[in-house]
Amino acid sequence: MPVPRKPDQSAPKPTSPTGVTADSTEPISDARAQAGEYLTTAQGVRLPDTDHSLKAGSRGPTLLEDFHLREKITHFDHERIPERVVHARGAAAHGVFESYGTAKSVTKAGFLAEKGRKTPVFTRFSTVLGSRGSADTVRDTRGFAVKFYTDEGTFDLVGNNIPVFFIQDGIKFPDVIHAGKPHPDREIPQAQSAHDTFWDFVSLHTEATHHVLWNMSDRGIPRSFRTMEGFGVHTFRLVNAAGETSLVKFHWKPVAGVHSLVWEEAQIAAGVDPDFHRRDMADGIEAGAFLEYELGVQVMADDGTDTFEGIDLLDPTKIVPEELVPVQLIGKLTLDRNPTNYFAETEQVAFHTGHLVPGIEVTNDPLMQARLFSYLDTQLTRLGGPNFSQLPINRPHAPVNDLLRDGMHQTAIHTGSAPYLPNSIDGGEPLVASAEEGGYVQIARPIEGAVVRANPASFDDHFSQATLFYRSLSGIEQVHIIEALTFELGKCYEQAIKERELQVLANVDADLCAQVAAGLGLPTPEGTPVEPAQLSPALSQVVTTPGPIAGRKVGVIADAASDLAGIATLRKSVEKLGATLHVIAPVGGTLTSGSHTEIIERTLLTVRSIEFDALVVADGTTPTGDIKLVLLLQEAYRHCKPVAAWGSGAGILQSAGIAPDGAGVLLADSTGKAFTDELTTALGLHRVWERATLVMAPAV
Ligand code: HDE
Repeated sequence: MPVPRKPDQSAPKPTSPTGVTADSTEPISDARAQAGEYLTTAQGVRLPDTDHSLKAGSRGPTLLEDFHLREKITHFDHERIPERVVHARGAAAHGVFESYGTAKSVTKAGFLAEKGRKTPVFTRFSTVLGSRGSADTVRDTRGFAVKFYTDEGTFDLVGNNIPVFFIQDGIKFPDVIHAGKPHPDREIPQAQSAHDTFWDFVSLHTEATHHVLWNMSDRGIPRSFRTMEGFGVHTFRLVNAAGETSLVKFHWKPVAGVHSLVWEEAQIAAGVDPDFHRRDMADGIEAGAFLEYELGVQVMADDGTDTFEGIDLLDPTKIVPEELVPVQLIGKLTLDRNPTNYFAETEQVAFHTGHLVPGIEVTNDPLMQARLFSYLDTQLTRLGGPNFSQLPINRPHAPVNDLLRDGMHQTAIHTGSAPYLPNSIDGGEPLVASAEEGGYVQIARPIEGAVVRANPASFDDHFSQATLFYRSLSGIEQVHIIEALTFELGKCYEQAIKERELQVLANVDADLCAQVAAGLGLPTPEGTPVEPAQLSPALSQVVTTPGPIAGRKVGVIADAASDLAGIATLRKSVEKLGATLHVIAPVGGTLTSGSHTEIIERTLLTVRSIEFDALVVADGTTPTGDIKLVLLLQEAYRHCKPVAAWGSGAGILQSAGIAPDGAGVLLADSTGKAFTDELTTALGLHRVWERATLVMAPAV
């Protein structure tokens, strides 16, 4: 008979008759998933054949006793998990965040406060409305969610590329999402806001107006993840080592600048390359052109009013203009490693606004408060139970010693007999930590007031910042908004919805409203827009000085007769700056001349202009009447991209109808320094907007 054990005594490790001690409580490594050189079942039984099911005779029937067939098919049947109800379409990368130490005065969070501290991160970008298989370049808000695996626990900054939100109170989230998702009867349209239910809702729910204007602007169709800003949206409360608090808004500033697609390009890309953004990120990282962003904060006094110069900081439909409170840079994020397995990492990652570390706290923003509930709750369905933090991508890098036990998919093998506190059996452990010992002790913030279902009166202003946004943009950006609104409302069937949205626009800007009304063929209603006291030029993304070109793509049109030495020189110049060069020729294979060889990456059949930020025609290239080449060049020209040629390549541009003296048409005799400098400058300016009025839209 075994001797009874006291509850705090661990069981002795059993010893086999051969004297080998069992080691079954050793941590289990993930390597077990792919160990050994033989194919096995999930139980580790080696398999002789995975191509034929077990049959009674070679012509069947198939036998139920084939455990390999049943395991293989059953597992396959359950390979999919529910996609995210929003932000289903996403792509992610690993990286590192390095603190500048400049946030020390406002937060005690070590990963922000300590200069030079490096923290591993995982960042997932996403669209909101589309299903997991939808296109990347649709008009939508983009998610920008960053998981910081800090020494003090995991902090998630679950933000967007737009600084405001459609709703002020989280209770409206199901409404706005139901309105934006495909119609419930036919499940169309996919990943679009250009339909009746979306415009029905936002025209009635006018607090959405500011966010709608951002979505209709170029921000709704980013060029790439590397050229998007990110925003925490809500106001957060930071606490420093002395216990002093401040209110802050988080900003991600892309080192590559803020740039967008043009709408026609986005639509073509959705068909030609639905993976446009995820491909761009993965290719860029592989080529060493890492994605870089600086983290910044706008710091406002926590004086008990939760407002700044009349702006309600708890209202997530409002920004604090950077001209009023500058963004102070506090660290840098570099995304430098692609995930190894999409499902294990990008799909299974679980972000949560309640993943906070000491020094970062929430505010009473009613949208933020609802999110604190939602993100934990949604993982229970999506990841099948409460143990999702044990999945490799979600495991904190700080030591974990919780008293959470059991549940679906429990993979930890907990020891000890006292998963409760207080206990004496496990020596009173684990210990609870005071603030000095790194415990998350919320700052005591006063809360008062009657229990009501109501918004403060300061939430009633739905239009003034939409006007501020619109008026602060450049002419071409305003044209893009007019076109986007005319397009989206033009796709609605209900006349009353269009008319109601025009009334909303009348309260934003009279000219904007008039132009959209004209495009729809409807009368222009009167409104009462509020004149902004001061514009915010920081809201415009048009640049006048060239920015970095890392990650940009240059297409060179060539064939066997082209100047390959010239291509090699051009390649060297753009690669030095982190951009890449890709050869396009009439047919596939390689081009060789003397010591130069070029691999043809695209043919006229497989290429489309949207893949490139600039097109160049090589000297010596044989003129062809191929309509696909004409389309390629004209499309790039229409999308206001630099188009260039050296030597006889100029003739090919001209025969495609591109005038040699047009803006952003770069011609030279060779790919010497002058030419490559001109080309990289044009790339750094992103688009040749001077051309826009000619090729895209009427001037405002
Ligand atoms: Fe989310 N949101 N959200 N959201 N959100 C989700 O969580 C939700 C909101 C954002 O890459 C879901 O794990 C509610 C604002 C991003 O995995 C879900 C409300 C902002 C991501 C959810 C909001 C966001 C999500 C779906 C109103 C910008 C993708 C799957 C109270 C600041 C994270 C999941 C990723 C994902 C709920 C509002 C950004 C259902 C209820 C505001 C970037 O929990």
